[in-house]
Amino acid sequence: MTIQTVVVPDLGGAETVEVIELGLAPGDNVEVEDSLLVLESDKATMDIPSPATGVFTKYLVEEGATVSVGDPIAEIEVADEAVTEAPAEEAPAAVAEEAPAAEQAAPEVAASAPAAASELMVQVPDIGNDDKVDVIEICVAVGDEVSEGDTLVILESDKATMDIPSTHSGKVLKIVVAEGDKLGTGDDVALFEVTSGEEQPAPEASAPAPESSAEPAPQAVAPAPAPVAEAAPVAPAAAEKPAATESSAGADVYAGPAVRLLARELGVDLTQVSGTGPKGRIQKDDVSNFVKKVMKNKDSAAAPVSGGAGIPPIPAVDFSQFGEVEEVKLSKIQKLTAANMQRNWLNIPHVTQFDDADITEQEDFRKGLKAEGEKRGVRVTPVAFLIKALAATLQANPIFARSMGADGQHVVQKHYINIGMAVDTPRGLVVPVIKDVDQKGIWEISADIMDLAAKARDGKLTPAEMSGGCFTLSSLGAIGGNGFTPIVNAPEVGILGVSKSQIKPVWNGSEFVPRLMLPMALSYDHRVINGGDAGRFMTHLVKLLSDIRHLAL
Ligand code: CAO
Repeated sequence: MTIQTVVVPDLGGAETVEVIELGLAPGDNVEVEDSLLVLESDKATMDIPSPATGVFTKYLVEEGATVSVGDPIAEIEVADEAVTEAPAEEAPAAVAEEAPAAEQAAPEVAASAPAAASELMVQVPDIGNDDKVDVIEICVAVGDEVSEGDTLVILESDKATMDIPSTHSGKVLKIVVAEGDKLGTGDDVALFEVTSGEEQPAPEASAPAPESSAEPAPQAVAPAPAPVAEAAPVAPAAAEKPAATESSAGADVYAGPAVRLLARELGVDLTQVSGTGPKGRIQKDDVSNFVKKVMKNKDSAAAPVSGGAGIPPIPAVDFSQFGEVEEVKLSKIQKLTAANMQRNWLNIPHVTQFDDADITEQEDFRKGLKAEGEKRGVRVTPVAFLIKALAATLQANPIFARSMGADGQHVVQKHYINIGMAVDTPRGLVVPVIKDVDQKGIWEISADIMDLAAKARDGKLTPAEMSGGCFTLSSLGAIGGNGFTPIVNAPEVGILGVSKSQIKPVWNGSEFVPRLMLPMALSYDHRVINGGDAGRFMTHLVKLLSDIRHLAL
């Protein structure tokens, strides 16, 4: 038998690559071309194939290591004739070397462990039941320097997961279990070269412990492990495994640089992607499949419907189990609205302030305009007065015509008064913008409302007609309701929600009188607007609407 050292092959231009996957355990049989490990450059991942059939002995690198062409990365034990059959020239991914005689004569552990007296086998401690449980994760690799207490492997029963800690500091010489194996109390886990003298076992018990040896290996029974995570009886195992993987990887996401690069290019949040690689590692295919799934679901924002930023996703429910259902496709506008609303809701700290305006006189005045409106072909509704009053209120409170700078270090003050108007259409919500409202009178504003609302309902608005707003009005007055809290239309910082006016009894100082009251709700971005600013804005607006003579001032 010969030990062959496998080295990093020609990398096709890359100077260094990262070791991203070590999938074999010592003792694993390998065929020619079986993948020994996976390397990854910033452009590609590459499996390093075995140059011959044999037994995998050990890795010479750790996951995460950076290697370059010619670096030794693994050893396999092969029959002498196999070496002859697979010369280095024909197998550029590996270089065959004759192992020193000592290595040929003895198992790898013995040959590489001159300090035989310091070796010991760590075994599974009493795990509290007689059943064998699954090894769900190997947390160390051959060659690792491990400190006492470090987790070697994680076991999982149907009730709990448990860490098996190392009882000694030292170097891992051999791991005798693999993921998926079943282990019980007293089973061997890993052979160690102990570095702390006082922990060394007696010399006669320290001989290497090849599996066939009749002589028992020294035992180092770890203290009883404490369950670290009670698994919910109904929780699927798949839901727990990524968590274990993340903790062992010490990172939020287990993915190599090429996968991260691809995700960045596609704008994919890797925390949303489930990895199908070993130990839940995210592979390029997982990213591609995630994008395909998002596209298939026609989620235009390429973001999940829920979840992200640590927010638990809303579970998918099969509603058909409760009764008849049908799937209704969302229009493009509805999908955009959904994405924008979620974005604005999550990004903006909202506060909503409420007040009522007495529009009794305003309504009398508006109704008096009806005849002339018919002559002009213009219908004047309360919305025109609201937009006019909002323009004057914005001029008096310009902080509401600001936007937060993208860097969070400045705000942008707009010196124009453009007001967006939410329009309810069969295809969804759209917001055309009435420009330069401060320079327009009620007739012109009313004509703009009619024109833009008609275009919105016919789907004929241009992008220019829907951009450039400083502030938005959302009027549900014609529909009904006492009040609602609108969502700020970012990057604007304020939005007024108006509900249905109603006659209410109002105390005038000596008696209750019937007045037409308009309920309003002002939502604002509390990063830019303070409560005092909002109070002044609302008070000003109420004053203008309650006595429209102020609009002429
Ligand atoms: N209280 C009571 N009645 C009101 C009112 C109010 N606050 N506002 C309007 N009205 C009445 C008007 O007086 C008019 O009735 P008359 O013809 O008898 O005078 C009628 O409602 C007009 O309704 P309208 O919808 O045709 O016109 P509008 O100018 O009031 O509104 C528009 C225009 C585009 C704002 C509106 O049609 C619309 O689409 N609103 C929905 C906005 C929306 O969906 N917001 C929610 C966004 S977040 O999901």
